[in-house]
Amino acid sequence: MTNNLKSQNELLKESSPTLAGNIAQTLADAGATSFSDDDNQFLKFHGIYQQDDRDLRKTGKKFIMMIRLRVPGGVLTPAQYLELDRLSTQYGNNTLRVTSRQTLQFHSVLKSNLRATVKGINDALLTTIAACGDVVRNVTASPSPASDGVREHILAEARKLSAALAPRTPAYHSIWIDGKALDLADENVKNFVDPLYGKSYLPRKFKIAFAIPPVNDVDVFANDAGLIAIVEGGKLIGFNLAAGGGMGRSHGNDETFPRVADVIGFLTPDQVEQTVRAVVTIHRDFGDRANRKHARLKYLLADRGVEWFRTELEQRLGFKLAPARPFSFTKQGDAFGWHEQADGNWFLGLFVETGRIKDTERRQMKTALRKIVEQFRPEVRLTPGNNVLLANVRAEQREAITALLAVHGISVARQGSAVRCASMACVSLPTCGLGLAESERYLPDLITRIEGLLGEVSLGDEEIIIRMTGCPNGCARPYMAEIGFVGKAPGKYQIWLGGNEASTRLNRLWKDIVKDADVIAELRPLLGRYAQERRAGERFGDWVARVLWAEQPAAN
Ligand code: SRM
Ligand code: SF4
Repeated sequence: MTNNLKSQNELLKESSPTLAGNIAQTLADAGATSFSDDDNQFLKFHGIYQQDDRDLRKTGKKFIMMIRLRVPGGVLTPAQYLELDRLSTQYGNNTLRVTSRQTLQFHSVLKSNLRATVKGINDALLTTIAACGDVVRNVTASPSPASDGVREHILAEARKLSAALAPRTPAYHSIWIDGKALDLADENVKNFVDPLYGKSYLPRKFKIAFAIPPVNDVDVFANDAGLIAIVEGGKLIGFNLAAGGGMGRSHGNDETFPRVADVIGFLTPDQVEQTVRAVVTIHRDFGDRANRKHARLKYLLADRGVEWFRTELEQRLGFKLAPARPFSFTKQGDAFGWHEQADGNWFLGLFVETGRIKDTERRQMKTALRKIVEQFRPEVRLTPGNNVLLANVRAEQREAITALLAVHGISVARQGSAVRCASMACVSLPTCGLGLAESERYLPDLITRIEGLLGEVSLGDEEIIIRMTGCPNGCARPYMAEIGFVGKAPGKYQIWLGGNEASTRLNRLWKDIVKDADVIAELRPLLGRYAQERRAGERFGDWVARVLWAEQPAAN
């Protein structure tokens, strides 16, 4: 590939393999409220996005920073959670956003507070490096402490892999911890090339998840690489490797599409790091560096085929992968309410609507969580469903925690209807620069209307998995939902139908443009028919796949 075929991002990465850019200099310039466009690209590798508050655009541009942590497996100690809570109050917008990849984001941090926030995060023994950028992102792992001892093993694997695949640039430490620019005269800095990523890193982001069947709570098939635990007789014997999943697409560009990962073969636990590293290098070496919209690993698998991929992988590994072992996913989602852990302690699953930990007049989730963590010191587990699990609670503490939540407007027994608790929305407006329509701020009201509709067609408290995004990038994985809403323009959404409970099947486009005022009218006949025609126990997504897709096979 010649230079002029490479995208701008590629040339930029090559020009500064340390990813330092001029970030330190701009940080030191108290008069500057924002970073240059080039530094914006480098900042992403440090876990930071420069944004502007889109609600304020009419009156002028206000630059704000989003900071994303990297927390493999989503597990925080009580001390870490309390520090993040404090930092979000001091420097952010007094909210913490649980993301769909099991970590936390701060929003609305001013440039003048950026270093103090990132330093504070590091002081709490957490990091933001590689939370964004063309590298391996936060490695997710099944968060539920309800399963047996295997989960500890898998959490350790996720952490180990995350550390092994992290970029090695000295710039992060220098800028955020030491508070100074890299010494360009230093030979190590001058000649720095990342041992795994090379000079130009990956062509695009790379995502990894560990799942423990039968629960697909990490949405494993939406990842570039998935590790599906194979457990026999209570022992972890290895993983099936899946590769080539991803959600992102663009409106009006059929060459971009969501894709579920293919199952490639079986690995023993000691083969995981070597194998995933090899998959990452296939992406590094063959991924499209000219067209960022075609640069994810999924397009390599789609274009060259699974056999090509397996052969390339085995060549790099120097051994053949064993055939995949049988496995079965039956459900996704988080366990809400109180559940006993394998060790006799308890965990509490809390539904965090649209992932936003905040205080409102009705519900003070942020204050309640802070008080619980201060008083009872549970481990805080973030889930890929944007929710929170409080783990390692002693049986005798449960009543007081339930009571404390009730005082803050949160009922443990009735956290929301089934349809609400299964819903997800991406961030979108006002912070996301790519949002075409509302998502986080709109879905809760739409769910209220859908709850009304379910009652109207006698479906009562039926669970239907509903996910909404403000644009087609798919951050809440809407293409795996039974009903997916994808923003097309302000107040207008595509409707996608037919995902399944186990999150193993993509849905299909049903309607291309529906105004928000018309969404209920659009869904009414469908849900009415489903109520009439469904087989015993049949879910909405399965009815769609059986009946609607047979009637309209070319809907997509
Ligand atoms: Fe995402 C870009 C938020 C999970 C696919 N995503 C963005 C940006 C950074 C917008 C931007 O580039 O300027 C959003 C920041 C909004 C804000 O103000 O906070 C953003 N993505 C999120 C989060 C916070 C959504 C959420 O509601 O939780 C999730 C953070 C995850 C994390 O902690 O790492 C988030 N994004 C996802 C997922 C879901 C997943 O990984 O399981 C996907 C689909 C899976 C995939 O990657 O294929 C996803 N985000 C994208 C894409 C499309 C990528 C593609 O292949 O085309 C973009 C756009 C891009 O990268 O150019 C994007
Ligand atoms: Fe932004 Fe689109 Fe992702 Fe929503 S799906 S957070 S609008 S990039």
